Amino acid sequence: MSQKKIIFSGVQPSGNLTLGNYLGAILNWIPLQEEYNCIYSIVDLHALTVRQVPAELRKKTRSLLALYIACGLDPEKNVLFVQSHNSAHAELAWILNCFTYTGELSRMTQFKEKAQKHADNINAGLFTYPVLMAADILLYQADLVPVGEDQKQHLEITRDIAQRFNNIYGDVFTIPEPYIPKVGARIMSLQNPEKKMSKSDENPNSYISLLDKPDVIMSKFRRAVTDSEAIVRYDEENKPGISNLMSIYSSITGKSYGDIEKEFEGLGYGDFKTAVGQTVAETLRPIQEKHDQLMSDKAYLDNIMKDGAQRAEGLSYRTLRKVYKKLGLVPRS
Ligand code: ATP
Ligand code: LTN
Repeated sequence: MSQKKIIFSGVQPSGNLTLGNYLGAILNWIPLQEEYNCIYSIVDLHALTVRQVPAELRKKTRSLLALYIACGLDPEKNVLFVQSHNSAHAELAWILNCFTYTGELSRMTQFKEKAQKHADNINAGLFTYPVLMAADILLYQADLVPVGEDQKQHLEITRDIAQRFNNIYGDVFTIPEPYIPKVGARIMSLQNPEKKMSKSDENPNSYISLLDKPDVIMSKFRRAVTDSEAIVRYDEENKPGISNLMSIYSSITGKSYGDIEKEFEGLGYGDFKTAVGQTVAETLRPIQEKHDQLMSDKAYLDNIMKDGAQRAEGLSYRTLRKVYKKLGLVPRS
C-alpha cells in the first residue's frame, strides 16, 4: 500500500440504516476516499450478538452494501467487504480476547444498554463485542476510525488493547484515532430526544430509515417530539427535540445554527419540521433510486463482495502473521 493513511470503519447489518448512521458515520466517509486508503466493512459477525432472522440478515447485508455505494462510496477507490468473508477478524479477535480484561469490558456503556434491552440473551459475544471491533481496526493498521460519538468508548478500549500488546511484543499495531464529526455525531430519537436514534429501536417513528419514502419521512418529522416554546433556537439542554432537528438540518445543508435560527425567525415548528422533512427526503431520493437499481443486479453486488474480500484478506494477512509469530505460535509449513 502507498504512504496514504489508512481508514477503517463498519456498520452492522442489523436493520435498515438510519439518518443517524448516515450523518454520524457514512456521510463523513465520502470525502475521505479521495485522500486515504479506506476500508469499510459490513460487520455481520457483530450483528450476531443479537438474534437475527437468517433470510433477513442475508438481505440486509446486500442492501447495506448497495447503500454504501448509493451514498457515494466508490467500490474501486475503497475496499468494501463483508466481515465474515475474511476469517482473520475472528482469528485476531480470539487472540485479543486474551489481552482484554473482563473488568474493562464490563464498563462498556453499549454492553450495559444492550444487556438491559436483551435481558434474555446476555451472551458472551455481546460482552466481547469491543474485542472483535478492536480486531477489525488493528488488522488493517488503521490510523483513523470515522464513527459517531457512541463509539468513542470502543475506540478507547481498542487503543488500550493495542498499547498493551505493543508494550509486550514491540510495535505490532498502529494506535488508531477516532474521527468524530462536529455536527451530527449523535442524532437523537425523534420520539425521545434523550436517547440516540437507533436502527434497532422498536418504535419506527423514532428513526428515519434511509429507505423511508417521502410521505413517511414527512409524517415522522411532523410527529417528532419538541417543546412548547415555539421558537427555533439551539439549546440542547432545554430544547433537545428542536436542537436535534437543527443538527439534522445543519449537517445536511451546511448552515450554522445561527443561520437556521434567522431563517425560521417568526415561523412556527410546523414550518421548520416541513423544511427539515423536505430536505431529508430530497437528500435520500437519489440514494434510494441507486439502492433499488443496485439491488436488482445481484451479480454486480456479488462481484464487489468477492473483490472486497480478496483485497481485505490481502491487507490483513501481514498483521495476522506477525502477531502469530510474536506470540510463539509455530508457523504452518
Ligand atoms: P443498533 O441499533 O443495531 O445497535 P446502530 O443504529 O446503533 O445499531 P451501528 O451499526 O451500531 O448502528 O453504528 C454504525 C455507525 O453509525 C457507527 O459509526 C455509529 O457511531 C454511528 N451511529 C449510530 N447511531 C448514531 C446516531 N444516533 N447518531 C450518529 N451516529 C450514529
Ligand atoms: N461497533 C460499531 C460497528 C463496528 C465498527 C468496527 C466501527 C464494528 N467494527 C470497526 C468502526 C470500526 C458500531 O457502530 N456499533
